[in-house]
Amino acid sequence: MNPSVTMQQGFSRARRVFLRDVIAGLRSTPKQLPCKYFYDRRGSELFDRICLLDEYYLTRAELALMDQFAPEMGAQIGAGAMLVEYGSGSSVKTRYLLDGLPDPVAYVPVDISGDHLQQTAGELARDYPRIEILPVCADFTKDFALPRSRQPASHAAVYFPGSTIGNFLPGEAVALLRRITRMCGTGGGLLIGIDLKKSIPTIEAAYNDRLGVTAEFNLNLLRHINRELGADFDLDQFFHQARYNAELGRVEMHLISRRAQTVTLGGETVEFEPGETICTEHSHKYTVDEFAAVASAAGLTLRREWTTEKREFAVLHFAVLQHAG
Ligand code: AVI
Repeated sequence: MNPSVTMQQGFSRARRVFLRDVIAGLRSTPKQLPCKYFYDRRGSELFDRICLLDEYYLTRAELALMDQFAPEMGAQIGAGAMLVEYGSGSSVKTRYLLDGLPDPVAYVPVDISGDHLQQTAGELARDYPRIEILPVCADFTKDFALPRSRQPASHAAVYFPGSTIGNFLPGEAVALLRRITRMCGTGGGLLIGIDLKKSIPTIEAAYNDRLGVTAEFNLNLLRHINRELGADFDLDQFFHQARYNAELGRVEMHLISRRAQTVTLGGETVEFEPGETICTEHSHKYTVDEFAAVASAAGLTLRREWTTEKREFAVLHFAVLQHAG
């Protein structure tokens, strides 16, 4: 019997999709893997460590903006909102916003990781008894329905921190922002964190830290594939590389094969040449004007911006002006 058939029969639907995505990525030229698969348990822990690194300025800069300007951001979003957070994780930045929002009706954390979501939702319900907490376990890149709150909301506002939008290609970013526009409707809004263009050494250092945590995070993707899909990547035979592509305004993260090698997964074999790369992530950097143009293509109008003094990072508020339906 074909071993890939036996293997796939024993797989859950999520694993079959994972296997299909990995095989398609490794069959394409150049080879690539979707960055959403970084986040198994270890990958999420490594990402939390990245956020604390000296070189990774993004998290510190965004937290400083939230700490200083959350009341202004809250006033800009307006009273009576249903706040919907995309990729909520531990909702650390959200607490600043919930403290600054005038009379929010409900908070809807949206995350693909159900366990994490329930735990965070429980903690928030305890700490914010006056706000209805309505967790939604979903992939925010696909359509999902907003829950109904006990008290009707005057409008919906999406909070999308972390510069995660930078991990989408510009066309994908427009598509995702269009979903947000459609979901919020006229009168709705978006508060989003954006990593700004800056000196190349500063950007490259953030993705090539001295302690090697980002390298470990990148290589852990292969470990995740080995464990979940029964692949046989030899982690010692690949190394991490992150470079800024100035033309496309993005960091490109790669895993590079140290030698000619063959990897097996799902009953298929994939050949690597010495020095051949797998692109594992794009992290786009924008100017405020560039991002405003991307958002405008999705029906969003820039209303306010908050930027760190050194112009490292921005939090932007957009309004859905007129949504055609
Ligand atoms: C989640 N995302 C915004 C991070 C970034 O900076 O693009 C992921 C990351 N990759 C390497 N370091 C951090």
